[in-house]
Amino acid sequence: MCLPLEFGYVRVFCLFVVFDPVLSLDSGMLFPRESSSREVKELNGLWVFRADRSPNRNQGFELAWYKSRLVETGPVIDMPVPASYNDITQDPTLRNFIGWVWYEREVVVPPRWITDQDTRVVLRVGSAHYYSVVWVNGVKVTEHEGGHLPFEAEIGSLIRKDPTMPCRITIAVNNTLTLQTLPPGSIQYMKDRTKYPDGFFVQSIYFDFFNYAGIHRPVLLYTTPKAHVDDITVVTDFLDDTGLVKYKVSVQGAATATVKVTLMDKEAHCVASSTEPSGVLKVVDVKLWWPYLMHDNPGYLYSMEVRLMAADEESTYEDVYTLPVGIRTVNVTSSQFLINNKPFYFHGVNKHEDADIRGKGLDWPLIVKDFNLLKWLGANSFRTSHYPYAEEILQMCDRHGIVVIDECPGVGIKDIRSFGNASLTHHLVVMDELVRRDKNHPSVVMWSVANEPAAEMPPAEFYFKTLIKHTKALDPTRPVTYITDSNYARDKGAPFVDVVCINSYFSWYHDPGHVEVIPIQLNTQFENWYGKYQKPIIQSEYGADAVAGVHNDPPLMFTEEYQKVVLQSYHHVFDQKRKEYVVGELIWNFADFMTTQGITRVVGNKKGIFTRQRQPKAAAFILKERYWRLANETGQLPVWTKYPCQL
Ligand code: GCB
Repeated sequence: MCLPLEFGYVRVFCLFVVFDPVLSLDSGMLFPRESSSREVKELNGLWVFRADRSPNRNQGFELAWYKSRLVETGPVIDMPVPASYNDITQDPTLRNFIGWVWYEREVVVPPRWITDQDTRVVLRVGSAHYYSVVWVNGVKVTEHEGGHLPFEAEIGSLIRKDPTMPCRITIAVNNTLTLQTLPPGSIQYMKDRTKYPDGFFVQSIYFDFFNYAGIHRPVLLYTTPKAHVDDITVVTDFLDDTGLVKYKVSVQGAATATVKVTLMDKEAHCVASSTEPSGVLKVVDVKLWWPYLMHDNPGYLYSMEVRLMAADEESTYEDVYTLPVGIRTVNVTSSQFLINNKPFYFHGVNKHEDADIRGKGLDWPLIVKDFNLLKWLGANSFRTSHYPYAEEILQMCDRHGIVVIDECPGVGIKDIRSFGNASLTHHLVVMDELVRRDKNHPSVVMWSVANEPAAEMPPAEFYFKTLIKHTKALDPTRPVTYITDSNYARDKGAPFVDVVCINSYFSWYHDPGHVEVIPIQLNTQFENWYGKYQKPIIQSEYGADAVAGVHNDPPLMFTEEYQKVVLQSYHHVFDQKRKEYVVGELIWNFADFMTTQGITRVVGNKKGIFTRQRQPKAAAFILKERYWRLANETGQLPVWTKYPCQL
């Protein structure tokens, strides 16, 4: 397949239904875990790499680079996986490259995987941005659209064809964005030869972060028996002290199978079990899953072991998969966001997957550092602005009790042509994939289907009505929102959301330099929106750029002092409105991040309260003081947090 460059390509919820989320997808996407029946082999590390620099970027397909070793068809370089390729070399043309790049790696597969015909061998890519085609030993095994969600292919029969051959995995990845991709983008060819060299083009994007590309998350092989647990869906509730875990197990590879489900507490004691593929487990003296700083034992997880037994004429099969389960509820009233029936106030951040050198590549030191900073800050939540983050990050959230608003890559929907049928159809599939992947995370409390779309355009009403309805059908247990800007009068999608999430940048993009307008404008914003919709409101973005180390008093834009005073001016209003219907505040942004080059960006967006290298600016201390005060007022602090200075 070849894609030429110019193409591209309730308020109160019905809480206790086990939803069947996978409408358009025919299999589950459980996170690969080792067990007595499953092995995992990570393929991270160095791959060989080549960008297809031919004028139409199509030479790789024309010459079938996937048919032989990449080194045999031209020059290659080392490329780490996972990582964006953009900042790895000194070559500016690779940093800004648009089109197909080719990755390849050979793997030695354990002999048992080959000899045992009843073992499924699955190749899984955590994410690759944006469009991927995958071959094994020259045979195409899958392709996938979308840069932030996993995809996989069963390759067992292929590698068994010639057991003497090493398993050669080739992945071609194309970062071209079109008006129908998510996020959207478009290519402009500059044909005026008095101004631009032959073949000159630029990719325009309508979002404010660098379009990093490549294989961003782990690639791995994992095995399951032929008869296997394909998916598990869990919905939780509680009544007094009894936890209720409604579950459904789907099986593939066997006409009939028996299933044993065992729920264990942290000490590995069985607290409930069943032999049905679906049902309700009752947990006496339940330990609920609580957010960080809301309870002295946040992030409590049970383990649900699913053991499947099946047989056919030739063999018997046993498969074991263990899923972490947090028991909690989420509800929304006209003015509150409730977790376990208690009001929850989001005091958190917006993030990006972004760092020096690796770009958007998954990086454990960075992940752990960020969680330590979140805890230091007293943040209890974040939004995955503006795309789904790695599952590894959500697992950390589950374990640490960090609450997540899970956002799909619907950012930059600004052109009317991005509201058409092709866009909507793809957006629905992305929501299917997102809910399929993240439905069982207790930390995920709300879906966000988009960020700041051009919601004033006539097609927006149908688009968002359909999208939000679809998402609620996928998962009736969580509220759905999209993130809007502060102009309520023209927002056609807002009637359909459960929680109103508003971004505003008073004294920055409007009335620059005038922090004195913030109280009145913010107050007006809240009153307008609440007056119109009577739904709880989250201030989903606010902030100001500050170049670390640049100071001025009185405060001037881009100084650390200005960022501080903007934040403080917002906080005064939040403190009034959170007594009424404001249920959260998320700073833009946790850390400075890379953007495309432009006259308003100084080597990236500087609205971070931490630098890109995760050092605090003055604003971080303001926020830390505030978040710990909020936590003290609204939550129940764990014993160790009495000494937060030791964090
Ligand atoms: C926004 C966008 C975010 C930008 C931010 C800014 O409204 O949602 O992606 O980075 O403003 O700094 O301009």
